[in-house]
Amino acid sequence: MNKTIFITGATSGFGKAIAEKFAAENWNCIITGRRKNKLDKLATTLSSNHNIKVLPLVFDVSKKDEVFAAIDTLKTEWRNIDVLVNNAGLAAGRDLFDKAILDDFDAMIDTNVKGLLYVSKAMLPLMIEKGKGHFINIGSTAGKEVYKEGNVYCASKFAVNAISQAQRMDLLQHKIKVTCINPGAAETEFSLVRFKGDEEKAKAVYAGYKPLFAEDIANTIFYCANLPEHVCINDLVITSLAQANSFYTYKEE
Ligand code: NDP
Ligand code: 8X3
Repeated sequence: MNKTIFITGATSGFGKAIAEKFAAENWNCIITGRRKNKLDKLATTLSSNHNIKVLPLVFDVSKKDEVFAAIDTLKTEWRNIDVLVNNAGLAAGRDLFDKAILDDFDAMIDTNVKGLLYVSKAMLPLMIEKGKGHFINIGSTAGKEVYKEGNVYCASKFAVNAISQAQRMDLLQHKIKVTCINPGAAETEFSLVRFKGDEEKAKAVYAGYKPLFAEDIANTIFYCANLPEHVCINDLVITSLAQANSFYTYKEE
């Protein structure tokens, strides 16, 4: 029987690449995000290219009611979920703390922290009933070292790391694995969102070196999700060759 993965934030970047990778490996996919047109397009592509089932679900992870409504009302055939990838997230702005905007703080905390908590809590009864499961949470190198002007984005990813450690301990009894994947800079829509559509600023983030690509993260997650039942990767930091950590990236002039 095909396994099933539930991915938040599958309309672009990591989430889309994760859906493409798992679909190609015959996993059924529940793909979620706010942009319905992109989700529907991906669902059509995946189900026509692979012999799998795809369920697109449109909801905002930061809206508690939407999250629980979407997951609580899943039909029986979609309730047997093997892996949840808590991927939906964003950075909003990159500013000194005194210049940064409160609305940006709210967006990051509401999406990256509260959204992850809501989706995890909504998913838990399904995995507890099944007697096993796997949460894969997307942290960041920003959750390992705070960098200048990263303030609340970094804080939100430190929270993802802390929540992942807590979930790992507290869910041991339910045989639910918890893995926190912490990528360094990867070229997706991330910087375009962070710089609010400023393409030049977004492009500059990846100039002078080869960053990670979404497929690198998808392949890593596929590896983590397919280990023997008794093996769990708890925490993983992954960067491009050019990047050592949050601070040090070797860029060619
Ligand atoms: P993208 O901007 O390409 O993708 C972000 C995804 O999250 C989109 O599918 C978006 O969908 C979804 N999303 C954002 N806000 C919400 C929301 N409120 N509700 C539901 N879905 C939402 O960025 P990445 O793929 O790069 O980012 C994915 C994750 O990886 C994020 O958590 C990010 O912090 C993390 N990360 C990224 C790194 C990078 O350098 N790219 C490095 C380390 C971590 P939609 O807009 O349709 O809702
Ligand atoms: C995204 C990577 O370096 O912008 O989490 O924080 S970085």
